[in-house]
Amino acid sequence: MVTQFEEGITLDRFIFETTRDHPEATGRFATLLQQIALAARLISARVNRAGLAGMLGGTGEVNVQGEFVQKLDEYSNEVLKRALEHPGVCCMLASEEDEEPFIVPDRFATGPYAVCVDPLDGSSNIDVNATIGTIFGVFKRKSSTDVQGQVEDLLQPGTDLIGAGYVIYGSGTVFVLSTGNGVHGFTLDPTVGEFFLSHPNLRLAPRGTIFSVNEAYASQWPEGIRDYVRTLKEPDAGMSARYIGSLVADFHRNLIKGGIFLYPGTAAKPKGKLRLLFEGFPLAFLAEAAGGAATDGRGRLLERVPESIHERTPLIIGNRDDVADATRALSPEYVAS
Ligand code: P6P
Repeated sequence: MVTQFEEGITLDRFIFETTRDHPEATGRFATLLQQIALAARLISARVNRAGLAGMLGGTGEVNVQGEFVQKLDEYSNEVLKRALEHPGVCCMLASEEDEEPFIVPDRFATGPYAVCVDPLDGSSNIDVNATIGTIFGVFKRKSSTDVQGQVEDLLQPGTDLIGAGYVIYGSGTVFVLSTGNGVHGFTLDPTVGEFFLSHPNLRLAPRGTIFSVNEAYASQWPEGIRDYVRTLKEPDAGMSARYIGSLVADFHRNLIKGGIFLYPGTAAKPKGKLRLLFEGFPLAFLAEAAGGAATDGRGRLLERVPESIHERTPLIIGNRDDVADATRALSPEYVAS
């Protein structure tokens, strides 16, 4: 009987084989991705036992976003810091959970990469057992490796990302990754603690048949978005509405099945709710690597340069032609890249 190892390509083997030919491959990018995968396995194990391990509910604290911190948020955040600070591959980690970036201590500060992360996106769904996930992006640092990481290492245009991905904790745990050459999914086999390639070369067709948006805010949307969503609900539009309320889960479904996700700004919150660095950039990198697109309602999201690490952004992301239609509803001059 052929073992799964012989049949399956492990995440470690995939990372090694796809990074070894990288021009400046030193193995450190591979190590960084493997450390994120280690953190993912630890978070997955804890998420799957949350109800039993007393890990449900909040810590009683409020984070920089003004959101109640869930125990699993705090755990996930700590696991990622510990996994990334030791191997000398990461100089700093900006987290949605922390006001200031975590600067790796001196002894490991030479790491050539800076990481932005939403440790546990959708955490408001934890107590109802809905799908949640970890979202991350990787930049090459701009500051000298002779000094500690600087915030400038993170305030880079999204087009400077060298890799991005997410880990979704649902009926299974799936690690979705792109280093710019396609998007690939790996499913965790918890019996051996290994991720195996399960979704090679995920692609987004020009158009999809699902739209994801919280219509409770429709009265606050710009007119253009209201008109656009109305067209999606016409009898001959052939669309279905799906909204989980966990970005990573809505994005993953749309990536697999085809679909567009919208979180527009409103008059009260023109920049919307989602974070540019921790959610928008990584998912936009993946969407484009799969043949899709992502905008902020005006232009290509990855061309934005964050002014602060907690900057928010409207988000329209998914199949390229659907994203173009939705964006032109707000900005008629938009041209898909
Ligand atoms: P709303 C979860 O809190 C989150 O940040 C995203 O994961 C999700 O897409 C969004 O907020 C849901 O926001 O306003 O629809 O509840």
